[in-house]
Amino acid sequence: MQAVASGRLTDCGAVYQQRIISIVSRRDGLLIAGQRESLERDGYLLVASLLDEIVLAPMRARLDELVYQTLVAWDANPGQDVEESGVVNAKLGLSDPDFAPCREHPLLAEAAVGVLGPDWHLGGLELRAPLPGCGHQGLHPDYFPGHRTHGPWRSLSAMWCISAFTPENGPLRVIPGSHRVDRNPADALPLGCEMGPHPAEVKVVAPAGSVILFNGADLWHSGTFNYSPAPRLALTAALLRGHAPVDDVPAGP
Ligand SMILES: O=C(O)CCC(=O)C(=O)O
Repeated sequence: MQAVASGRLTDCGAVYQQRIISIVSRRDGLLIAGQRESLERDGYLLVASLLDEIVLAPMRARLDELVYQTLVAWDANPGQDVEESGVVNAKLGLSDPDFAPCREHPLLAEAAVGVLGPDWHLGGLELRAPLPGCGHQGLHPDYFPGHRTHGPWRSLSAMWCISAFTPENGPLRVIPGSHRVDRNPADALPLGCEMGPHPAEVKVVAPAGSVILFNGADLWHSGTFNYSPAPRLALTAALLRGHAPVDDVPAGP
């Protein structure tokens, strides 16, 4: 187990604030049985307000800067290939200490063991920031074709809301239980409606600092349109079944 502490100690000694911001490894009992069941049944689970502002603010500042630098680079070179138009996607280092709270929260390890079994590893940490007026996607499982409808499941995504997710700013949408159905939920819609809203969709609205655990490989889900005036910031940790390839393991300190 490893812990990183950040603190503020005033001279007068009257105020002492210290927070443990990141504790690696497993600590059982953070998810109650009902939450584990709903993750299994619905394919997703929202755990609200796990990180508070003192932890979020420095991560948000780094990500705001990353979004800004990306926009400057796009502006300087408008012809460059972009993964998704109007969306800043970026892979973050697996040993970057600034994002440790999102990689190392013990709830992730507990959820990963529950969904993937005891052998799992962190496969990546990515920013996705739809800009105002952008971000809508069609429903999809991340592994397509080849998504599964039963375990053993291959991955668990832990999407951290660095911005609050509101109905307006492009929250994640999911079709609950769709990881267990061998059919594209959009097939039930009239022709031409595949990219539109789905009657069974849930837009996951959450305060900043919440985490959405979901079976991204197999659950039908997508990004939605950002109608707000600011980029929506989310960091997603990919937790994958099995051991990390040797050259995937983060370098030691
Ligand atoms: O950012 C989101 O809300 C979801 C993104 C997503 O589903 C994807 O990029 O595959």
